[in-house]
Amino acid sequence: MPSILSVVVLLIQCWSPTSTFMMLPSTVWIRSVTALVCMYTLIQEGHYVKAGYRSDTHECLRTCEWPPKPKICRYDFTIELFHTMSTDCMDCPHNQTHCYRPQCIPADGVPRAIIVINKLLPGPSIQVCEHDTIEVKVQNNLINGESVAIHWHGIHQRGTPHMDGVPLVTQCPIPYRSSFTYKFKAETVGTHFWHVHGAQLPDGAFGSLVVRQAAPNDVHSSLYDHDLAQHVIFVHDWIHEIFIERYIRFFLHGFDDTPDTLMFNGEGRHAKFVHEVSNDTIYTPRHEVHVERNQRYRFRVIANAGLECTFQVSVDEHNLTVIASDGAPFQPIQVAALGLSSGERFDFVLNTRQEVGKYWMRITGREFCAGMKGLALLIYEGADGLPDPPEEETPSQMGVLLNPFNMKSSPGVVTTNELIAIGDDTWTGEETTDVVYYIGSQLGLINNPNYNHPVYNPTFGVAGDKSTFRGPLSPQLNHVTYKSPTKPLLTQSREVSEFEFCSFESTQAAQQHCRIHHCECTHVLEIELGKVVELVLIDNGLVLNNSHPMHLHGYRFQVLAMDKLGDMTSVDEVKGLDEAGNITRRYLNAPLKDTVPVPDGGYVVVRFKADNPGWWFFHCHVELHMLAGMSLVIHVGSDDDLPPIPQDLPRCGGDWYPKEDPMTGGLTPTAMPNSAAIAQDRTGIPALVCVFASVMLPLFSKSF
Ligand SMILES: *[C@@H]1O[C@H](CO)[C@@H](O)[C@H](O)[C@H]1NC(C)=O
Ligand SMILES: *[C@@H]1O[C@H](CO)[C@@H](O)[C@H](O)[C@H]1NC(C)=O
Ligand SMILES: *[C@@H]1O[C@H](CO)[C@@H](O)[C@H](O)[C@H]1NC(C)=O
Ligand SMILES: *[C@@H]1O[C@H](CO)[C@@H](O)[C@H](O)[C@H]1NC(C)=O
Ligand SMILES: *[C@@H]1O[C@H](CO)[C@@H](O)[C@H](O)[C@H]1NC(C)=O
Ligand SMILES: [Cu+2]
Repeated sequence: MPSILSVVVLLIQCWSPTSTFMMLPSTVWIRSVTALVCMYTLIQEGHYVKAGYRSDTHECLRTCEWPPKPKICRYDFTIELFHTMSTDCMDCPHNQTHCYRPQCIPADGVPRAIIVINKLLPGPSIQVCEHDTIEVKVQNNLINGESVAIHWHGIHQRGTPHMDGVPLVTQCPIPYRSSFTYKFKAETVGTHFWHVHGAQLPDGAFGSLVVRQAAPNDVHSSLYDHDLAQHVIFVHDWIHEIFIERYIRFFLHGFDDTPDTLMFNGEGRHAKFVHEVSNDTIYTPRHEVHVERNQRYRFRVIANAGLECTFQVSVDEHNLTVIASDGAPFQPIQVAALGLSSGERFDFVLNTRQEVGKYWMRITGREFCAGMKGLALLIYEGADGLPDPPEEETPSQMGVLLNPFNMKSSPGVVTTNELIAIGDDTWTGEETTDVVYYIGSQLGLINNPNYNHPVYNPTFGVAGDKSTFRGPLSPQLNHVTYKSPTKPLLTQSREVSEFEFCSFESTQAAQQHCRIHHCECTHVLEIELGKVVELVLIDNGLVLNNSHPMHLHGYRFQVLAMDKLGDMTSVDEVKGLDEAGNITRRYLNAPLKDTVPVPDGGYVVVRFKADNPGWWFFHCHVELHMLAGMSLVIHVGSDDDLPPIPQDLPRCGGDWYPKEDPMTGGLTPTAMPNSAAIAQDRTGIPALVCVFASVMLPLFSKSF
């Protein structure tokens, strides 16, 4: 709702002679009425100044009670183009207070265009209690005309699969100047986040989403004294250009995959400024975290990466007691450092029992970010005046590392499958698995014709001579590039040509072909409602040392087994191991996750009960890989199994073709462009189409 201040601002705006409403009328009473109409219109469109830029003041951020007193929590999100170090920043960083001015986003000090929500980086934080209803009106004001959809990462959307926010899977993306209001129950407890599902995510269109529980329901409530809004922390990578520019350059102008800065909650240091008086080098502000001595704080850390970056988080001279991941609690484990891949969340308790002082919170870059670091300051109350500690890491920081990057488990290294789940959602291990699928992820040495023309720009040399490799790879699942359908699957799947789809079975059959030729289709894995499904995820690690954090929408899965086998492996090798009984699954109290990094040259076995009907995206959470096609859709149940979906959801897409010639009034030739032929030609996989047809057509003939 608009505040009094914003009403005044609107009044001034609407009364002003420059307002389009004021161009015509002249008498005072007409002007008054027009001003009211103008204000009403602007309020309806969400143009008012939002009350409280930081969401820490939202009425839904409260101590959660038992029995619950659910609220409807409303948020207005406006997505738009903006800029770091804009004129709003005035004299930042020379006058540090200016860096905190409203709408000033210093980021790492380097000016760049960004795409943000409500002119905040990260965007507004949604922090609610279990059983609340979240209602977010998303207004798309992206002047460049891009469409968007927002995904609520970690929220299972049981009963509301149309609120999952995946463009052309669960909804039509929101066009420029339109809005879409997401509304769903906050039933998935824990640390989550929201983000645009698409290329605008790494440009700043993300924020945290925390669903807290009443203390009696939280198995870990006795372990901490505080669970504060300001201790929800994003760790993320940052580049100095709009992400899509880097993306397309990656494919067409060589391999440029290192971010510029690692940041805590949108704050980092990169650009150097010289102080006019002291001549010192100065920077934009670091992220600061305030605590009191001898208290136990629950921190909630969320990781996101646009590029192939993994993070290790630690706090100097403090151990972390890690208690939950992706919203699911496990037996507390004390560690010195914690690994996070894009899309993963971990909660830990920090016991502030050191001397009053300042300590570094560190992000240590791994994988393609090796050698990079990001720092935030942990400041004990009473330490404000103290100098910053030296930035070099003290060698004493030894201890356990949880969730390592591409490593086997060992005495100092605990992999996530070794965690012991506790809490209500923990499986007792009694249910048997109904079906197992092997899914290999690879950065295939395959020329993607969408970017590199096979003749004009044969990235891999003519005649497939891989030795001339000089460019990018094709991120794929089971040798197939995911291609977005033309219409959203959840609501309009019957209108999508069957030639666009390929089934999991057909891609298996076409594997030999697809290892050599680029295969691309809307890859759908069909699963019957209620089946217990195991996915054996393999990262063959053929080319680069690059783990893939695989994220499943709509579910949390058990992590049953995980190992790194070597520098590389293959689906066949892992299948062989499995058939020989050499993959040991731990079913009892297996940890629950919704995002898991698959070690490079290794595997992860996950399991879930397919009891949430819908079309659920399953993909690598490295933005670069997802956009390029390292994804598929897991379709659970049939249309009949779906919960009621509003009939008036926006419809979109397809290939429109004029049936009548407006010039002559006559009919144009009846033959439409043969989309099947095009699909076949583009993908170059007749085999795939044929196999697919035999598998999928019977299925579709039922529905047509
Ligand atoms: C910084 O800006 C604030 C607000 O504009 C002003 O009050 C203050 O004097 C400035 N500080 C310096 C050192 O210029
Ligand atoms: C500041 O640094 C510049 C270049 O390093 C030097 O020329 C100048 O004299 C310095 N000014 C002061 C006040 O130290
Ligand atoms: C952290 O834990 C390790 C091993 O459990 C222990 O040796 C170390 O002293 C602890 N460090 C702190 C600062 O508590
Ligand atoms: C991958 O890591 C292994 C060590 O685990 C190393 O020997 C190999 O050179 C690395 N490969 C690449 C492409 O970086
Ligand atoms: C499975 O493990 C056994 C015992 O360690 C070993 O002899 C066998 O070669 C393994 N099989 C495969 C396929 O790796
Ligand atoms: Cu990936």
